[in-house]
Amino acid sequence: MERTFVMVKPDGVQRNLVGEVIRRFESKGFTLVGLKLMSVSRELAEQHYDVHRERPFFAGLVEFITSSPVVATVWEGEGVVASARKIIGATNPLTAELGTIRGDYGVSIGRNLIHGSDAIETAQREISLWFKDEELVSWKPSLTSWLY
Ligand code: 3AN
Repeated sequence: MERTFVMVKPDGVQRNLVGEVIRRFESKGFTLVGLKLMSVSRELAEQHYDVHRERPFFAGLVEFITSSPVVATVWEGEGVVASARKIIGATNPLTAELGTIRGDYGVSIGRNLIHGSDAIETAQREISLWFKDEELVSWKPSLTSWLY
């Protein structure tokens, strides 16, 4: 079954949106298989945002993500990678559709509340970067037969 990595960034945690984020993914029908509140090391932040290393906002992004705790999660379900991106909304919260997390709660591209993997391969890379195998729990919620 497909999995994706979703992180509530420092601004989302500080604004008490952790429950709202988890609620939206649970309500959609995805299964939570990994969850932890953590401080992010500079090394992990730089690895996570490695593709943006040459971008002008890279240093500020690493500074931001290491400044305060984040909530790292892994979600499982059919098509979860693409669906999570829809639930999260466009990168810039001002242009993100209402009804998405960023569209409903954000006003700034540098404070866009949440991260979600952008492709299946990226999700695999990010999940193994943020979680040890033993931190992920495979389980079948009993409502699965009502979803699929
Ligand atoms: P997304 O998170 O929607 O996949 P990316 O991968 O283009 O967006 O950018 C990664 C992160 O970099 C964004 N979530 C945002 O926090 C930050 N970012 C992107 N563009 C900018 C920008 N122009 N100024 C500040 N931060 C940015």
